[in-house]
Amino acid sequence: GAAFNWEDPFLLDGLLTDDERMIRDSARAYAQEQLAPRVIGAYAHERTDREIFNEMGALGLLGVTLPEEYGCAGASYVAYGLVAREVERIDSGYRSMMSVQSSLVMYPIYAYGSEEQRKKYLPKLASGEWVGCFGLTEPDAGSDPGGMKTRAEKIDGGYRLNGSKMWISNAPIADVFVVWAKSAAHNGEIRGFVLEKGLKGLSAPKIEGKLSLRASITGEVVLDNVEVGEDALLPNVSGLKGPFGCLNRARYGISWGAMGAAEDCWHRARAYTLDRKQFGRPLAATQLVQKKLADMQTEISLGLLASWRVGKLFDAGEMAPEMISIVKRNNCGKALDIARVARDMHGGNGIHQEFHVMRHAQNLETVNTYEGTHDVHALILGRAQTGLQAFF
Ligand code: TGC
Ligand code: FAD
Repeated sequence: GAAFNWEDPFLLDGLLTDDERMIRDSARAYAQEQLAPRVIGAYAHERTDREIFNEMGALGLLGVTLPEEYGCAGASYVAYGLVAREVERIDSGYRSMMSVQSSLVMYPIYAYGSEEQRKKYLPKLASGEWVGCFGLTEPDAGSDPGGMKTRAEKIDGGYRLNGSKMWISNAPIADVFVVWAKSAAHNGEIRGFVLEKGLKGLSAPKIEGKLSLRASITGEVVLDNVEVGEDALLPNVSGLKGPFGCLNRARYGISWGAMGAAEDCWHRARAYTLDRKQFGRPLAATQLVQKKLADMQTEISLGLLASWRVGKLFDAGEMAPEMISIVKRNNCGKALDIARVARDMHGGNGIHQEFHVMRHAQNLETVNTYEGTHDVHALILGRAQTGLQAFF
């Protein structure tokens, strides 16, 4: 038999292709060398380092699954998940910056955009020269995005948009805004629009006072009679399946990312309890601590394998959105539990920034909520197995 590898119990590493390992290693080196040293300060001072987009772009980590002709890496969905895991090992906010750009901005322009829109936006988003944001949620429409109030009306040569979006990652520093609105000219259907910074009536004030995800800037998006040309419309999708097609990809990436944050908490809890002595022996020599470490190892290794499997099905074109609800919901919920337990295992030190676990726990509160809350994914899965709608 083979030797047991406590860090990789089911030998996930052996399931990856050479390309996937290479991308994973380059994301890991970047995250450990460039992101880890600045995360404590960024979080404490609620500072979003704009140049992170350029750095990730230079390494090919933005829009990693999209084709090379648009300046992207043309890599697999497994590779995308591995990048999310390495970046979120440092901080969920950094992964958020990456996943919004990749899955929520670049993907819809690629999948629903015209060739002109692809050529205009994708290379600059891939390099990090431009930052993008995705506006679906509104003050009165979160879990129920179909209840949005934002409207597009037809004007000569284009559209006029009115409404407001809430909780939009990257918005205050965004150059490109993918915004979803109900369009009167399309029977009131939800349509996507690509807006650019500087348009008259478009503003993106920062949301102050977040106690979670502080290294990633969040804003509102206010649309006050914003007029755009016909070329701002994403021509190739209509209805909620437009934004959901993007969310499928982001949620899948988050399922890997949350496991990265959980692994960091697990490894830190293990190292800390091996080192810390009370009652004359290491805390790791106690049964209660070993049980907690075994639970962390089990949930993380199962969660990663499930995400890997969904990634393979994604790559094969056989993904069903309910699969993503299972891994998004379970991995985020489990990661949050693990971070809270790791915080506890660090005792008083656990509340200090130098030990990182409390920051992960605070971040994972957001990760468990955005992209479909833990309970909303339960309702999606309940509906899929009973045929009964329980949202209302
Ligand atoms: P429902 O009737 O279920 O569906 C309406 C239409 O959409 C289609 N559809 C999907 N298509 C592709 N993929 C999916 N996952 C899809 N889910 C639904 C569906 O087939 C239907 O199409 P059609 O052609 O028949 O019209 O819609 P509903 O209104 O009942 O939806 C309910 C619910 C709860 C499933 C849904 O609204 C939901 O998932 N709510 C959660 C909202 C959410 O996730 N918001 C995320 C905002 S973005 C964000 O948080 C970014 S944070 C990122 C970061 O910083 O990292
Ligand atoms: P609500 O929908 O009001 O939910 C409140 C509670 O009610 C939750 O516990 C929920 O599970 C529960 N609930 C809701 N409906 C039901 C039901 N039918 N049955 C039982 N329980 C229910 N959005 C974007 O569009 N773009 C972004 O870039 C983005 N970034 C974000 C960044 C951050 C930091 C945060 C916090 C949020 C972000 N969001 C973004 C918004 C996010 O997707 C929403 O917060 C999320 O979808 C939940 O919506 P809500 O906050 O309106 O909560």
